[in-house]
Amino acid sequence: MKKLLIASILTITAGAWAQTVTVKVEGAWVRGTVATQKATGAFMRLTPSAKVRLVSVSSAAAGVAEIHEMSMENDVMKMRQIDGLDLNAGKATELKPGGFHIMLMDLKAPLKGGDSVPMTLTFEDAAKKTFTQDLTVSVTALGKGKAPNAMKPDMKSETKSDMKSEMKPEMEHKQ
Ligand SMILES: [Cu+2]
Repeated sequence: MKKLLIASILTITAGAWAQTVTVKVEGAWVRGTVATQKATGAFMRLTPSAKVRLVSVSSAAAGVAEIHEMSMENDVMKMRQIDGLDLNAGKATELKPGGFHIMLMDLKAPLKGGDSVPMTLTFEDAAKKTFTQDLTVSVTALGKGKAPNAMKPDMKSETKSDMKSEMKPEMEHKQ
């Protein structure tokens, strides 16, 4: 009986330890917008110390923030909202133009180069416990995407096509 009790205390302690997960955020940037633009993308590299899932994002600069995936479907770039993004322990997951990204919609004001955007990322650990991480992400002026992967040969008119595709989901989401 006593042995059992000790065992369960040990289990609880181990569980508490396992929840101390940190997520390293590197190279975060938000694409700047023009006056009439109501949506843009946020990009970064996330490396968690243990397996976690990015489950939601919020930002005071945007009415709505979603986790999106962009992919080619029948030669057409499409993006869609996903309900979460699994991140593996010690492995960097890139959120970048043309791939996974954070979509900021219903922007409160245009975002100029040099501005900074507050953002809160919510993660869920292996025990389904959520924790948040606050970020301040700087805005990169429109057309100056600094992520090396942004310059794919098929994305020469990057700014234009991105703007178009990023405006589209906004309309789709507001039904
Ligand atoms: Cu998007």
